[in-house]
Amino acid sequence: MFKSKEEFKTAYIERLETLFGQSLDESSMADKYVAFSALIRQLINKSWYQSNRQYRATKEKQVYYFSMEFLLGRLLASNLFNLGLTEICGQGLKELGINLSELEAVEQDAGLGNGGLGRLAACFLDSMAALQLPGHGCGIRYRHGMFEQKIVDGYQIELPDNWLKDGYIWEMRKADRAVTVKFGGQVRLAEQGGRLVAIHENYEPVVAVPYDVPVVGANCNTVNTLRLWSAETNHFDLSSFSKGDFLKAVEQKYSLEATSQILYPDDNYPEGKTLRLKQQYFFVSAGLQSIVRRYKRTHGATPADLAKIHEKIAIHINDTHPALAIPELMRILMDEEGLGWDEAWNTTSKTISYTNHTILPEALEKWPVDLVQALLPRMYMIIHEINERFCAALWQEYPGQWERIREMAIIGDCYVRMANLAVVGSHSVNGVAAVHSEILKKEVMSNFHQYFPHRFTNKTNGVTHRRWLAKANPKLASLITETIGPGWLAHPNELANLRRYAQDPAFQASIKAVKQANKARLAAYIKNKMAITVDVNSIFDVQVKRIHAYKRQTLNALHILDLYNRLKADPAIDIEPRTFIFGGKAATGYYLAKRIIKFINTLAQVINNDPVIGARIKVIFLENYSVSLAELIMPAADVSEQISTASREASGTGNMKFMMNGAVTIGTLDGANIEIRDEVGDDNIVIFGLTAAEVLNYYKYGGYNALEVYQGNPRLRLVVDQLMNGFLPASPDEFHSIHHSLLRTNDEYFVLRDFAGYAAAQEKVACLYRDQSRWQAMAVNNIAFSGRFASDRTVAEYAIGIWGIKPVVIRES
Ligand code: 26V
Repeated sequence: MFKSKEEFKTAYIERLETLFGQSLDESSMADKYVAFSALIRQLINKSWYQSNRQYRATKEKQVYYFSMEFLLGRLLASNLFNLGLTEICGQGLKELGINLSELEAVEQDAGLGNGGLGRLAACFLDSMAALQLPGHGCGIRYRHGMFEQKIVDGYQIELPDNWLKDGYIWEMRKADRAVTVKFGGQVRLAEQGGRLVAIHENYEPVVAVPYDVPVVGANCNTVNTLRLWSAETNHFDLSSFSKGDFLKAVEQKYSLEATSQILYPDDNYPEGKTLRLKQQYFFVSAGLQSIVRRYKRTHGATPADLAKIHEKIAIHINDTHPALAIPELMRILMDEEGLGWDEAWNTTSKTISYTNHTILPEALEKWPVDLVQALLPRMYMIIHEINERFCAALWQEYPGQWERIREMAIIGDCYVRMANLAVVGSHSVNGVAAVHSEILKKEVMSNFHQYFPHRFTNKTNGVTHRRWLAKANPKLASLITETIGPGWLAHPNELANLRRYAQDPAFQASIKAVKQANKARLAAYIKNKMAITVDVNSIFDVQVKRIHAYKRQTLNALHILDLYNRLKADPAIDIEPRTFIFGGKAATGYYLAKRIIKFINTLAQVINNDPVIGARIKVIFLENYSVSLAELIMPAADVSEQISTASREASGTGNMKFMMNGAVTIGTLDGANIEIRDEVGDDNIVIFGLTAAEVLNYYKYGGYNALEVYQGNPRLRLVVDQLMNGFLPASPDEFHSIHHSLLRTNDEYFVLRDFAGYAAAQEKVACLYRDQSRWQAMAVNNIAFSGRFASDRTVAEYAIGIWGIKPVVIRES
């Protein structure tokens, strides 16, 4: 490790010269980035090697976090921070005439995820390493991650994400650890040596090659591993090739490698594509094969050793996407290691634990039986047997209760229900915020909760405060450290010591100055990208997240239209100037979400160009919302929009990032908003709208009449009418689908019902903001109470309550 910036500078120059055979002056920014990152990776490699060695030697239990998505963003800054090198390297580079931030910007975001679920996985990796826990990630190395979004004429355009085009400095290809995953074909059972064995024939083999990414622990020597699997083959169909049919040979290679080519860009919006099921089995099978192989080397390879695998290995499945881990571990233990069903089942269910991330009915995964049978014949046989045994047990417990058993069955209506499989095959099921976990127990999974009452718990989400506060908002981080000392970095609960300063005018002034600087930074970005000038003294009111009907960007937009109408009707009214900022991607096939984007952009066009409005309100839709853009946005927000229909947002994690950066939440009592309210108290948050209980009651018993609400509120009626009456400069039926969702299908997400409450809450926000001393105190309190939402706390709860793992302190050598 570099002790001084001089030492660093010498090493860096040498690296640049030896890597590229050129001097600093001759080097491009990209070369400077590569040389610098290579130097840092070399430092990491030492501890990585030590971590792996000591994990093997101590034989402590390891956890593997299986996830279809890891939304890592950029790693350079985060690695530097965790190594404690930000200062030394930043200063050293500066003396060499290089700006560290510019260097960091060369790195492409690793956008291997859609949104909350994938970013949570990335935060968990960071926290596991920081807590010195032996915890690793297992996922897919998508050749193309989340698409790049362009906004053209107000519409979303999707461009492929080519994040690997210049190579990826943080990965290490491990060709010698490749495994084979088998698809299709037939499985027959035969007797061999008095045992029934499964023989898989005529299958299509896909080679899975691991690429390992180091996960650096903050201020410790721990370096864990994120193992991402890539489908590769060097196999050309030689018979086609030799017959001169080159195209066919290449086609086959391409089709085999297709498995890891793209990330499905649907968040809470399922598309039941075969390729997605193939991806799921691909990484689950590859991951488990490599885990079992390592287990056998470390802990013994007899069937008796394997029957105890749960004592040394925990496997966590991030939503149901990796739920095939259950039948696949059964397969490996039975077909390859010779365990009997009961032994294999005992150890499998003790190894696996499951987190549910959504209760949206349409996002609960199910796969057609025909598809599973054809693509994964052995998986289907095992799932079928799990189902038979489970239903038999249910029959014992609930004789004659056909309806209940039908609902709980893993296979039903010609589908494999992945959530049922996940609950039955694991020892722990958790939701991601208190209200969400309660809804799972009382509503969505109530039958399962009755049958397995001890299996269900809550683990409220968190985010890594190192990336989302210390790194994203260095000015705020310095101010906090000057005020309460550096202890909060290791113990985020110490942020509570800021409470004392909430009313302190000098501290309030400093907090405000930091916010203004961050707003200026974002305003400069907006100016540069969009050529729009925003007023840094206006309220920055921000809603950034995936575009989805339940997240209700429409509610926000309709309220902006209402504000505009009121200003037009009486230009003299005294409103608090606001900049409404949106960002987020729509799933490619989600028509309504795409119209919502167009609606926001059309509003922006009308409002931003209206001289009567001037600088008082502006609407900005930032294109290509991503982890890196979020790091720029969160620190600049005054107001955090968390306005989902109560009960629909399992937790939310953006809400936590905003809070940590001193934004005040306007939100519904949904997901983790409720726990944020519980922490900060009603004086430091603005709450409105239906409660989860009220919403669930409407869903169950009916009684909501959207038309009535619309007719009873003239302001609301006007804005809804404006969607259709030619007021907006767009083709006549451009916003028909939004209008239809509100009035023709009875407003499934209660936008109209919550409109008046939302408008009143927004007035309250404006009023609070006018009292700057009051507002700054709220900002301080939000930061001070955010410690609970650090993912270090969440991960510690998983480690103790679910995985049964403890820290392993890695010595330097
Ligand atoms: C689901 C599906 C369904 C099948 C096809 C494609 C696909 C892709 C992604 C997903 C994930 C949906 C679940 C999800 O992202 N939930 C979010 O998880 C966050 C972390 O726990 C939580 O904060 C959000 O409230 C929740 O919506």
